[in-house]
Amino acid sequence: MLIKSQDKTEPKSYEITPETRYWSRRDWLKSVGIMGAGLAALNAAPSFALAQDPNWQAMLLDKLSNRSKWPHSTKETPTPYKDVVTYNNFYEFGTGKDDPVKNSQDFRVDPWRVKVEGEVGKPGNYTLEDIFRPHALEDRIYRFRCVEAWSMVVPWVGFPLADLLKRFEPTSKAKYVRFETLVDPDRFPAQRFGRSTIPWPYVEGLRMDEAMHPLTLMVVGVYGKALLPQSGAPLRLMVPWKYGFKSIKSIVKIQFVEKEPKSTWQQLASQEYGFFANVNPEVDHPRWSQKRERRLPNSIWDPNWMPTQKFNGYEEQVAPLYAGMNLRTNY
Ligand SMILES: Nc1nc2c(c(=O)[nH]1)N[C@H]1C(S)=C(S)[C@@H](COP(=O)(O)O)O[C@H]1N2
Ligand SMILES: [Mo]
Repeated sequence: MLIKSQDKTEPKSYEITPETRYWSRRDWLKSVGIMGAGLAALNAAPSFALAQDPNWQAMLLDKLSNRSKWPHSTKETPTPYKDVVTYNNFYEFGTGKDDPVKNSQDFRVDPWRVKVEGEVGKPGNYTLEDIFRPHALEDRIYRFRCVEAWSMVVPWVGFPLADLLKRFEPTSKAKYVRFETLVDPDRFPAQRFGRSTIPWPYVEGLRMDEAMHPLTLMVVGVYGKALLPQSGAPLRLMVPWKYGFKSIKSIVKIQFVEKEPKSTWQQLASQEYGFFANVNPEVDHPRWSQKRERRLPNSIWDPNWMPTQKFNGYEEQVAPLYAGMNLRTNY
């Protein structure tokens, strides 16, 4: 599901600026598939400092060009790329839907490490090359439902989280996996002193069987391209049967723990946001109904409301994880 750049003239600014800061220009152009097009506009751009881990971009590009199609993608029409990368929730860049695209223009991925710790045989401070190396990438088109009642259909690129977690050899005490987003006020403007809105780092967690479920995806791209910063570069989670806030972005820590971790939104408002956060039209949010969703793109004239599906349409695959559980109290 590659989309071509709209025309042969110039890529849109939201497509260019962020990645040109942390990819070599040539690699980035290849990654977005516009080699040879719009080059005149880019020639004026400055050259880039050498990345600290120069090989991860090349490795990711290679994997992106060799990705395969997952056979179970939804047949629903994908939300256009433009909407996927301009309508975002990413509080580290601000609370508005257009803050992430506006405020992520200077975001740099390098340096990036993923710290793995806790109940695990192979803890460490891994580079992106370490993380990516053995994994083949798949295009997976998932429905994506935010707790705020908007939704999209997104062609993510990634690999099963289970395949990554197994490499770290979790011990028998590892009952949950806890994730953290980067804290760096130089890179995330909303983390700067006086501008904070929520506590940092952003934290999320999954029960081990949820983390190991074959639908749970470690995402490195969207629409065949590497993730842009506003989408959670360089790697973010996608748990398609849960509300969007579970799908934590820009991950720097993976912790294997015995006890259920407290997620950011639970810390802020545990009566409204629970640990499980499974999409469920039968359990309303205290302040609004979850029975339906606005499928993007939409407008005030055409809000494009549609019914919300239990487990976001993935009931058959994931309902066994919650057999016997009261989904009303375990929201
Ligand atoms: N670190 C971090 N991860 C985050 C968020 C955030 O604010 N910070 N927002 C969450 C919410 S509420 C949603 S709906 C999705 C949005 O992902 P998208 O912008 O790629 O659509 O990211 C989730 N992951
Ligand atoms: Mo969300």
